[in-house]
Amino acid sequence: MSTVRTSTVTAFIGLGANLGDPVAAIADACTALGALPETSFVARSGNYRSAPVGVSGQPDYINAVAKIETRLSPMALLVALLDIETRRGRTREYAMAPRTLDLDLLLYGNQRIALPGLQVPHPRMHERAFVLVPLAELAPALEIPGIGPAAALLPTVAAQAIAPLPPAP
Ligand code: PH2
Ligand code: MG
Ligand code: MG
Repeated sequence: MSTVRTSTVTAFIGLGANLGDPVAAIADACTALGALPETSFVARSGNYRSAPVGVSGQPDYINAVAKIETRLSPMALLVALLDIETRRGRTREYAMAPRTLDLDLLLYGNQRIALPGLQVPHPRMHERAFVLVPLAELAPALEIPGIGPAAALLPTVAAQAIAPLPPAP
């Protein structure tokens, strides 16, 4: 499989952490995204504090979404994301374990992708306030392929606790 495409694709990455220094991990991850080959960093949302979804008894998460432009293939981008996580000390004790850094490939252009280990759009993104709220901040008119406009989904996740973190001084 070729890892580099001839045309540039806009991709959105979900960032999250609830161990260590999540704000620093997310900031450093954005720097690392911009340093990837064939990739430029475009913008990021602010940071949001969110209650853990799908799991309890964990610290709150800090979440954000980043927008990049890349010529990496979806699989090459996924491998690069996993490498950035590992460099931040990410371990995988069990599914949904607390983590120092989680980078999820949410959207890759308007493509729908089903490969072993990679489903795009991310299969649960449309149910998660910690993805939809920062995504709608960054790209309010964005359409999630096969689902609909991100902003239109916000009322459906209104019961999930999430709040913007004040910007660092
Ligand atoms: N990630 C999960 C499970 N639950 N909850 C919040 N608030 N934020 C996350 O990033 C998150 C989660 C699995 O990746
Ligand atoms: Mg995740
Ligand atoms: Mg992940």
